[in-house]
Parts: sequence; structure tokens; C-alpha cells
Amino acid sequence: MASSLSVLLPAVLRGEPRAIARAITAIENRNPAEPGEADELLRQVFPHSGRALLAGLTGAPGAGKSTLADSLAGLLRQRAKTVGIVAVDPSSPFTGGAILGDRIRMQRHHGDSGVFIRSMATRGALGGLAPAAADVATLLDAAGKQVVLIETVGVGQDEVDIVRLADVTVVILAPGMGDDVQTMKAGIMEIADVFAINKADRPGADRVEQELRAMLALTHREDGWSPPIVKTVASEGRGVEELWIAVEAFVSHLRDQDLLARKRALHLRRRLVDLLGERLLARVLAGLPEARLDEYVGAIAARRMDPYSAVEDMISGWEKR
Ligand SMILES: Nc1nc2c(ncn2[C@@H]2O[C@H](COP(=O)(O)OP(=O)(O)O)[C@@H](O)[C@H]2O)c(=O)[nH]1
Ligand SMILES: [Mg+2]
Repeated sequence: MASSLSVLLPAVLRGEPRAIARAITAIENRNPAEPGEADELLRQVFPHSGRALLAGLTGAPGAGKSTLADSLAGLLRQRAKTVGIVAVDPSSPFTGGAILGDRIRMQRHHGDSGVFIRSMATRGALGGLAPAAADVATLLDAAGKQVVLIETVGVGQDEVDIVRLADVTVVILAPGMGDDVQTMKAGIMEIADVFAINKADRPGADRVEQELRAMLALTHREDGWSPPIVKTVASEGRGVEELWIAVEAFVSHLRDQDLLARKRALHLRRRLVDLLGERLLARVLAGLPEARLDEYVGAIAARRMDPYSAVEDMISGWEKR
């Protein structure tokens, strides 16, 4: 392990695509109960991270997130910026859409080691997708990607958590998708620093914009920022430059107000607490045989025990080990 890591780490830091891909696979397969190679790797890459701009792209399935991420990558490459894309897509099975989509998208940037694209699907019971996505973003950052785009379906809490690790969040809407502004999740609306109304080539884009403006007029943000609305046609690259200008304007706003460092510290704090929770849970569960867990469940179901006492029991059992 140590020797393979000593080869892998410098290759990751040099931004070699195959090394990055291998490292991500190790992150995806890591077991929180048994810290191993991936954890050692993450420990060693971490000091090299913190330089990239992390931008979240979220919105309903089919809104055009992947297409937009692709167009943005193209624009950024023209400006000689290196780009990483992490697409978190719990809606597509791991062997299905996400991976196939990656292959198609990678072809466009084929032979350009300045772009790295990777999809992740839902992970198993332990760990969760948000921490894994955060680790992958850190890895791409350390691998020298100047901009890391994190694409995620804006539906559940897990997805909101993922976007919460970004410096700037773009919420993507599109006309005629049943994702009317009124029905958008409040949580998603709150995290939008910039709105993209994609598929502006389709009828209804103006109506979406009007609804959005009406809603934004009622909201107030503590950081004094008014989220701009940019219309895009991602499939043709239209509006993509304007979108990036809006993203950069928000980041400048954060910098000017001394808010960027504070926002990042807040994100690190959340990751730290999440990691603590993940590791503690893994350890407590590792010392608890399935049969013992079943006994608790049986006792609770029969109302001989309550879940609160059971948890206290499990924790004190672990502490005594
Ligand atoms: N008409 C039109 N179609 C688009 C536009 N952007 C993306 N699409 C198409 O919408 C579909 C879904 O796009 P995709 O990027 O996969 O959406 P995602 O699920 O949000 O990642 C694809 O067939 C795209 O080609 C656009 O601006 N206009
Ligand atoms: Mg997508």
C-alpha cells in the first residue's frame, strides 16, 4: 500500500488523469470503519487543496446541468483554466446513464488533460454521497484543477448538502419541465447565488424569468447579494459566458466583503463534524454484531426497551471497549 501510494500521490498532484481516476475509485470504495489507502491519500492531498474555485450546479433532472457544465468547461479551457467536473447523479444507476454520459462527454474533451470529468452515484449505507463528493472535489483541487464544477440533482437533502460545499451555487431552471418556480424546493432557492434559465430557446423561458423575479423581489439575503438571472442555451453555448461573468461577480463580492474565507471555514467545519459523525458511527456499529442489533430491535418492538435507552446503551458499550 505504502509503495503504491508513493507512486499514486505524486501522479495525482501532477494532475495525471489515470492516477486521479484510480484515486477516486479508492475514495468511492473506502470503508469508514477501516481507514485505509484512500484515507492516507486524502490526508496527503489535503495540504495541496484550497486553491480551486468550487462551483455547484444544481437543478431538476434534464434541466441541462451536464450540458452547461460541459459548455462552461469549454469556455474555461479557452481561457487556459483547468477544470474538474464531479457529477453526482443518484437518479442513474452506477452502470447506467451517468457513466455512459461521462464517456460521451469525455470524448469532447478527449486528449485534453486539463479537463477531468467523473460521475458518482449513490453509495451504500455508510458514508453517504455528500462526504465522498467533497473528498473528490478536494482531490481535483489538489490535482491542480483551477475550477471544480460540482453537478448535482437538486432534489433531496443529500444534494443540497453537496452543493453546500461550493463557493458559489448556480441553480438551473428550464421552461416546461414542471419545475415551476413556485414548486421549486425552498431549500434550493435559498442556496442560489446565480440563476440560470436554461433552454431559453424554448417557449416559456420569459415566464420562468418573470416568476423568478417576482419571487426574488420578496427575498432578502444577509450577504447583501441579489442573485442575477442569466438565460442560457447550453446546447449551443449561448449565454454561457454571461453565466460565468455572474459567477465571478459573486465570488468577487464574497472576496470584497471578506466573506469567502468565512464561507470556506463554515464548510470545513461542517465537513469536520460530518466526518466525526461518520467515523464514530462506523466504530460503534463495527463493535455491534448484527445479532446484538437484532436483540435491541426486538426489545424495542416489544416495548421492553425504548430507542433512546438503546442508543445510550450502545454508546456506553462502545466507550467501555
Ligand atoms: N433545447 C435545448 N435543449 C437543451 C439545452 N441544454 C440541454 N439540452 C438538452 O436537454 C437534455 C438534458 O440535458 P442534460 O445536460 O443531460 O441535463 P441534466 O440532467 O440537468 O444534466 C439533453 O438532451 C440536452 O441536449 C438547451 O439550452 N436547449
Ligand atoms: Mg446530468
